Amino acid sequence: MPKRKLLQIGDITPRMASRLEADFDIIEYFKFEDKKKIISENETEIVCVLTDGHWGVPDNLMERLTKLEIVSSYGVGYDAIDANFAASKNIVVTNTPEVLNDEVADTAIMLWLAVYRQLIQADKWARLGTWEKEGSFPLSRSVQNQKVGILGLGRIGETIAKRVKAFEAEIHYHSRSPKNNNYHYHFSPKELAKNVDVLFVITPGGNTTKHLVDEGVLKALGKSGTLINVSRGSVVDEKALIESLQTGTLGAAGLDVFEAEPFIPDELKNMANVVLTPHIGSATTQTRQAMGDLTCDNLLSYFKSGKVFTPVPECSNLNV
Ligand code: NAP
Ligand code: 8YV
Repeated sequence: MPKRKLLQIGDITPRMASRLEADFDIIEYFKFEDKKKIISENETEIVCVLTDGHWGVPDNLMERLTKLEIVSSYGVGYDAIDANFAASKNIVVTNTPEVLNDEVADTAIMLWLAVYRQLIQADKWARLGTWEKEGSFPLSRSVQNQKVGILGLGRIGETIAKRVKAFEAEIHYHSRSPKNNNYHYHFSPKELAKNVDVLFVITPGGNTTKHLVDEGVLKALGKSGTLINVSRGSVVDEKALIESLQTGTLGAAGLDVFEAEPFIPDELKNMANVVLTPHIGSATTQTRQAMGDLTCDNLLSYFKSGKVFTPVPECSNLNV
């Protein structure tokens, strides 16, 4: 029996490739100059798509692939895939929840500590010999006993909360629905921001959360407030963020995600009160391996047993 055709939208790890090669005829979409040609040659034979949270898969491509049954995405956020559209075509979308919770939470905490304790400035002070010339580095701010806000208390948000407890934090949050726990619930992002020293943003991206953190929220967080964003760039109004940081309406920020990745505005790059990382929330060898394994497991299981491990909620009624 010929191998099933898999459309691979972007690059994958060698481990993922070696797990899939035996079962699938892999079409490396990103390597073809003439993408229209490769699709028209294979559109009636491609049964699965492998993608990630950045590349996604456009609706018109799902529409053209008339035999498409499953889209397996490497990452938990799937805002670049219209999962309702996929479900309406009986195409199941899978993602990689849970296996990256710890890593992304660690990245959020790393950014918080780096901002408060001025890690980047202190490193420069040590490295450039300023310590020898000018003496001790100025005192920074303690992360102990802070009021911590979490916008989006889901899997990763809860994992961040567990970590911040170790810093004797008072934990506040906002999600669309209150969760059953001992943290303080606020009915809006603005109310949450008003009541905390540092705000961790960890909702999904997409239209429903676009600019959820706007000028008003940043103002409420205030001049001694810190914003940590590890969700999606689209969740924070980047223009308003830059203005707030420039005018001192907001104190500081730690950012792993941006509105037009991989582009980062120069204004952010030039601010000493901002720590930047290039979307590395889950980017360790161990966690990416776990994500890659789950991405492959979903595909392999689907064609072996008709079942997947982690369908996105929009596709949970498809009986897979
Ligand atoms: P999750 O378990 O689905 O949690 C999302 C949380 O956001 C839920 O508590 C949800 O609660 C809340 N939420 C959703 N829409 C909201 C809205 N409009 N207003 C307020 N709260 C809202 O997802 P997760 O696994 O924790 O992942 C969260 C996101 O992190 C991903 O979707 C992805 O975008 C991002 N992420 C980033 C990286 C990185 O590398 N930086 C890595 C992994 C994930 P309610 O439904 O009650 O509102
Ligand atoms: C990855 C992420 O950057 O899981 C997500 O939603 O943003 C990250 O883990 C990405 O999806 C893998 O390329």
